[in-house]
Amino acid sequence: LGLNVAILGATGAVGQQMIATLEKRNLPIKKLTLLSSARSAGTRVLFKGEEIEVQEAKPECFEGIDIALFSAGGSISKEFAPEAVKRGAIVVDNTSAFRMDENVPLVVPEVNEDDLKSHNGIIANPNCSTIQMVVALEPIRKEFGLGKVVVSTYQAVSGAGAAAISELLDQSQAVLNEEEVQASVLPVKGDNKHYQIAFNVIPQIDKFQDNGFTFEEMKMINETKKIMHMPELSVAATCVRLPIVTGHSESVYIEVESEAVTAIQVKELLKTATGVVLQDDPENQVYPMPQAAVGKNEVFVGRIRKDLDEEKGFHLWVVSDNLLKGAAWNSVQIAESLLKLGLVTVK
Ligand code: 11C
Repeated sequence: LGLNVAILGATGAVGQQMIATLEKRNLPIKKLTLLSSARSAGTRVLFKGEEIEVQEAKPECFEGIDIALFSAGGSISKEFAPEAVKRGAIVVDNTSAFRMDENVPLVVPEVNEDDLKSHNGIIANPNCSTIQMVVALEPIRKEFGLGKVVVSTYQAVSGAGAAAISELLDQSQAVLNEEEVQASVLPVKGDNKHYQIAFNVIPQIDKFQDNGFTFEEMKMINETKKIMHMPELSVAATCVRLPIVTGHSESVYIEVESEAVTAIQVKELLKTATGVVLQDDPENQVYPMPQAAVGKNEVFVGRIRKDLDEEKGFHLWVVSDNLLKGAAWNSVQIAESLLKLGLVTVK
């Protein structure tokens, strides 16, 4: 008895974390099917003591699959998601392909789990930097309302995939060896120019849009409004890449709607919020850092302060493992929610 689960993009940075997360959790799995491009097919992966060979993705591979976790890029999702749904699978898609489609729920279980009930076969997993922010903001929104969000991110290179991790490590070694530095991946593989990320900071994640914001910034803006069901919410984002491997950090400024809210009240709220760990003790220099968040499923929040000029303004520092809560864990969590809500049945 169990579910037939497939992972498309099984050999990628997120795919590997999906396998590791399924191994740790108790989702009842009858069979795990691992799929990839032809290039990575044939790789053997150990899952719960059993060796599984990664197969080249073909539409027929989704025959009999209950839940398919996709993380192989937007164009692959657009090609294979309809094929998987046609064959009865529910697709949890970790790309931007369907996120803003009004027939596709965009879900972070701590915030809008009930939106899963309206799915039509495809469920979108939000962008990593959006997920960790909304997990921290939802308890505040529920209690005190939310009128404005201004976020600046400090994002790890693993968000741009395995090639970006190699680029950071190779460049760091080259700098230390006083050799020439090569850049061909960051800030964006498909853009015209590439810059060194080692010992540097790049204020560009994904391509620039006509309005001057990057696509990553627009994802944070549009996805936050959709997940929180607040189309009128004022959101602005500046997304920046840092030379660290894993763990995104965010400086978030918010304005609440209620009067006379204190920082202590916000801290008390986040202390017991689902999926949040409060690390906020300035006297003892306790605050979240990406290095400590790696390998953890939670969103870590600290540095909570009331703004000195704006009565309803607060500042927060939000950190999470971008490959786990930002991607693999949120996708597996959606699968667990589908089971909990009776939207998928174990046969
Ligand atoms: C990054 N946030 O850190 C991106 C990666 O839309 O799922 C996630 C891209 C996405 O580069």
